[in-house]
Amino acid sequence: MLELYSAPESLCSQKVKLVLVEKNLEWKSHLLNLLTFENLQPNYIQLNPKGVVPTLIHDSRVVTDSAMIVRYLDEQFPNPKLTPTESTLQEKMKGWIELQNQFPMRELMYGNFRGIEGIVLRRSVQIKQRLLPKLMQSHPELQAQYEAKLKDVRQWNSIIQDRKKIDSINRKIEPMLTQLEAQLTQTEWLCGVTYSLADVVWTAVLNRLEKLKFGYLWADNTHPALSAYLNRLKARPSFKTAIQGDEMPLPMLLAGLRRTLLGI
Ligand SMILES: N[C@@H](CCC(=O)N[C@@H](CS)C(=O)NCC(=O)O)C(=O)O
Repeated sequence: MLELYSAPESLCSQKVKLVLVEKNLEWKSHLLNLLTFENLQPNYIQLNPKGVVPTLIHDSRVVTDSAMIVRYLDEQFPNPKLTPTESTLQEKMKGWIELQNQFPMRELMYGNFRGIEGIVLRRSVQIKQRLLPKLMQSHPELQAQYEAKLKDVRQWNSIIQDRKKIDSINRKIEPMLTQLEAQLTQTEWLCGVTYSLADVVWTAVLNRLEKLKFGYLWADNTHPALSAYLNRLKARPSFKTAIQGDEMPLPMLLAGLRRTLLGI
């Protein structure tokens, strides 16, 4: 009934998986390897014209974009409901999700990962830039989609190669955390007394920021409410299933390394 196209360790996929687990739903998983560019293959572009994960299929309805998917799941499967009933809180939830969506997480991740992981990720974007014109040529019926993707990838590539731009993105993290801290000194969850989709989204993001070594921004009691909140998020069973268990399977990783580092 539910099928999810996702990628291991993908932030946007993790948001959707968190919701599926919170709601105790089962789904059929289709794992795509972003490092071998399975997301750019014609059959996937036909499903998701932007060539990104995640994509949800529910009874032959295709839903794309993680923010749309989590909302869709909450409407279709309201038990437990992850949207507050009060309209002011619903607006608040929207605001927290938008704040996160407007933040360039993709550039932040690809620009900040260090070591081999960073090299592989940044190379993968360069390879995409070379691959897309070829795909466009061999699949003229998907020209518009590939052209839009190429434009996006060029911009993405130019940002992650530019240290000044990445530093400027990095400086925007702290003010965002300060907003969260102000809220979390007042309420247990971002929208009051119950866990909501806003908390889902920020679970994935805060965890990723920590992985990128930005955890120092809330360590040492600098943002104590936020730090305690992250511990509460991590204590939920959904965190363990959707995020901790989300490592890239070894054969996929090896295929990705071969493709990005050796070009085969
Ligand atoms: N706004 C989209 C963004 C999706 C997105 O950027 N997904 C990333 C993984 S987290 C992806 O597929 N990247 C591969 C690519 O863009 O080629 C969403 O929230 O679903």
